[in-house]
Order: sequence, then structure tokens, then C-alpha cells
Amino acid sequence: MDDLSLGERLRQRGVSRRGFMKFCAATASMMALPPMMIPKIAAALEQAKRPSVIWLSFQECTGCTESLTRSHAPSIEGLIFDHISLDYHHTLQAASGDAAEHAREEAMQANWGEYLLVVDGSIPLGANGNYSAIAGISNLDMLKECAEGAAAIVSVGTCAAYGGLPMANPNPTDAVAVADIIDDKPIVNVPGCPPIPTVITGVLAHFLTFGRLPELDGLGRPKAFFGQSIHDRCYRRPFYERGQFAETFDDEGARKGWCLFKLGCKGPTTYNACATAKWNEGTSWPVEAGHGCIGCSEPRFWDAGSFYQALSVPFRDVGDTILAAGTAGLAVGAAAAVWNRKRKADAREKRDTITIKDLSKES
Ligand code: FSX
Repeated sequence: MDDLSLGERLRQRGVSRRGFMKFCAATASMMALPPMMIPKIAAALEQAKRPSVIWLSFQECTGCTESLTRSHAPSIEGLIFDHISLDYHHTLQAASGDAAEHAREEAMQANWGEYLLVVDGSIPLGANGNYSAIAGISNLDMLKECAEGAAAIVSVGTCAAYGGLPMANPNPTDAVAVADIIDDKPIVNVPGCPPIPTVITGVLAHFLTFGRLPELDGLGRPKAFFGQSIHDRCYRRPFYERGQFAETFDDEGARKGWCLFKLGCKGPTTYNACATAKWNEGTSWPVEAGHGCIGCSEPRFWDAGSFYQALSVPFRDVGDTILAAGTAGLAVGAAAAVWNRKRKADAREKRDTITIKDLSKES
């Protein structure tokens, strides 16, 4: 394995200085950092050495990894991803069986206290943790083992961040989130089902640049990417403010690109960067493609009612609607934070009753 810095690696791959600075400027803007930080980001990224990353996939659909690896043609974000030393990733690694587990243990030992642990998927606590295991090790035990020597943890996707799809009612495996299990490490949540690839790489770039995780909101998400609602940054917002709404997916309003609020768009209560970062190399995003936001970066979004039911915001006149939607967004955010705290306490109580001894009894 070579020991090139990120700057050297980018040059080797033919990335120009101009292209690199453009990426640094975009990263600074995504992280809501002032322009004066661009040279600092560039200097730090230029010198950055390969950090070791252990990536664990638990109960999930692999959409998070697909999002990261399949959506872009080779880009600087992709190269940053190449630059990290991905020492263990269930889906991407060539090794299997004992060799793969050996690589994980070796990487952990060699980088103890310094590696970054990335997790996608939720962790089942039902059946004493036996619903999902890799190499005979339950997800719960593998998470606890790998978290112990990690410098920090990135929970990628809504499943790892808040339980996501596996936790949806009736939650048959008693699935919980990473932060429900681990309470003694810095954790950053990068929700989304799947999450935006540039947001995942933005968080990695922040770690590479500053050696720490970015500033977080009340739900553990980086404020730079999740600080504003979809509604706040939606290009259809002027139609909302003028009271121009599509009522069906094929009416005149839909054809004219009017607001999708009445068709169930959850933009006012959803915090994510889709409206600015977009998808597929900035090509489009769900609302631009004509479908309302389904709120996939929020806790419990699968159980929050129909994706096609309008939010229960009172319509009187346009001014009231804007105020009510804003207030509804804040209220939903506060309720989600309270729910999250309670869920963590419940999950930890359950976690503490599951031990390795219990697992061996089960098998
Ligand atoms: Fe969950 Fe990710 Fe949705 Fe799928 O790993 S956030 S179901 S896109 O794959 O965890």
C-alpha cells in the first residue's frame, strides 16, 4: 500500500490544480464555511494521509453503498473516497471468510484509537441479537467490538442513523440505530434513504481536513448539510408562496412545475441538502423530477403516514400557510429529538440485557 498524500494522489490521477480548488470551494460552500477557509481546506487536504476506515453493513438494502459507488463518473469526491484506506467493507472487499475477518482485526490493531468506523444498516436486538450475523458474529457484538478502537463513527443512511426501514412498524427484529448502542464515541449521522453521496464524502473530507467531525444538529446530523429544510431551499418555493399548487400528478399545475405540497411533499419538515447538492452529479433531485420529498432523512419517516398525504398544515391564506409550515417543521424536529432520546434510553436498557454468553446459549 503506498503512502502518498491526497494531493500527490490527485496529481497522479491527472486532477488539475484548478479542478482541485474548485472542489475545495464547493466543499467549503457545502459546509457553510467562509471563502477564507478555502486555502486552508486545500492545504489540509493536499497533505492528508490515508486514514483507515472500517465499514460495517448490517440490516439494510445496500442502497447506501450503491449511492456512493454507482452514482458518479470518476470525480474528485470519488478520488477522496479512493484515498481512504478502506480496510474492511462487506460489499466491496475482494477477500471473504477468515481472510476478510483477519484484515479487519489487523487494521483495527494497527490503527487502534485512530480509525474511522462507518456503519450502514440498523442493528437487531431481537432473538438476543441473532437475527443478523457476519462470520458468526452478531451485528451487535461486531459493532461493539469495532467501536471500541474507533476515533469516531459515521452512521451512513437512515437505518444506521435512526433505525430506518428495519425499524418501521412492526419492527420485527427489534432494530435500533448505532447511537442507541454506542454512547462513548463521537457519532455523526448522515441520514437519507439512501444518503447523498457528496454529503457522505463531504463528512469524510471534513474529517480529513480538520481531524474531527463537523458541528451537529439535535439529531446528530452535520449542520452544514442538514441545517435547512428541503422547503427552505426548494426552487418551487415561489409557487408555494403564491399559493400555486399541483393537485394531481398530471394537472396543469404539475405541468407548470408548481409546488407539490398538496401531493404530499414533506419538504417543510425534512432537513437535507437534496435541493442544492442534487443527485447524479447535480443532474436532478426528486422534486425536480416531479415527485414530492418523502422525508427520508428524518427519523420514523416510513411510519409518518402516506407519502402522498399533504402535511396537516392549516390552509387559510398564503401568509398563514408559510408560518404554519415553518412552525410545523420546528415542532416535528423537536418531537423527533425527544423521541430519539427516549428510544436511546430504551434501546440501551435492552442492549445491556444481551451478552455474549446469551448468544452462545442461543446457537
Ligand atoms: Fe437503509 Fe442503507 Fe435506505 Fe438502504 O445501507 S438508509 S434501507 S437506502 O441501504 O441502510
